[in-house]
Amino acid sequence: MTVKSIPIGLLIISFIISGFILFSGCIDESDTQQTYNTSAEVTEYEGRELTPISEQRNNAIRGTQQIDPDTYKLRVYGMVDNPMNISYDQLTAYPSDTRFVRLDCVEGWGFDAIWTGVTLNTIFEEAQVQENATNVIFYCEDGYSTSLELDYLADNDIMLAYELNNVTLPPERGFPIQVVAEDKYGYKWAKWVTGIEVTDEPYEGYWEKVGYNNNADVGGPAFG
Ligand SMILES: Nc1nc2c(c(=O)[nH]1)N[C@H]1C(S)=C(S)[C@@H](COP(=O)(O)O)O[C@H]1N2
Ligand SMILES: [Mo]
Repeated sequence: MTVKSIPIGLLIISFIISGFILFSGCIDESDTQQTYNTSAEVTEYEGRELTPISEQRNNAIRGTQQIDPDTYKLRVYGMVDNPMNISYDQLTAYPSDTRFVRLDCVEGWGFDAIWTGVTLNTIFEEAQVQENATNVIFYCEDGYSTSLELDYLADNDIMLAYELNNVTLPPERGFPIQVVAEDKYGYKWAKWVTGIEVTDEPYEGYWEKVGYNNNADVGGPAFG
């Protein structure tokens, strides 16, 4: 190796390593186990075809998290006047909404599904979000985190889903809840959410910290 070729070699190696780091957690880990009631699954909604759960991809930084609904608590805290600890039964007792929403992973794959859950507006009304709050951070059982702007969540009436294609969210898909971040790349769709922090500062989550775009608008830039 000549002296001149060393920096080029290092550059190539660092590109390969950074590419590996950036994409490793977004790689498909197909899951063939059946952990949901397939007979209850719907395949069509308001004339639109849905992707069967068995054909939807599933990926996560640390694999499936097992959460017990009997002991589960969703903690809502930070810039709220009324911090909450919501049980699974309480979550599913709120007025529910069902919507057709497509998930697009930044890698290029996606799927169409219907999602049923409670809107964050419903929860934030009860938690009494403070006026100067701007951002919301979602913390997950597997150590994953991501954030979304409060205006985006409020204006789009974004929901926390506990059902997918009419079946209870399977464990590998985020039971008990997944954020249905409409028009945002998949890395904003936090699964196994245990904590919701309301803040007045932007926050970079697991993938955002390594370079993924913090707006994550579908069709917009993936990085930077
Ligand atoms: N807790 C947690 N949530 C997560 C992830 C993760 O690794 N951990 N991966 C994200 C990414 S990159 C994508 S594309 C979607 C995939 O969601 P799905 O299982 O509904 O397909 O989950 C997102 N939410
Ligand atoms: Mo993703």
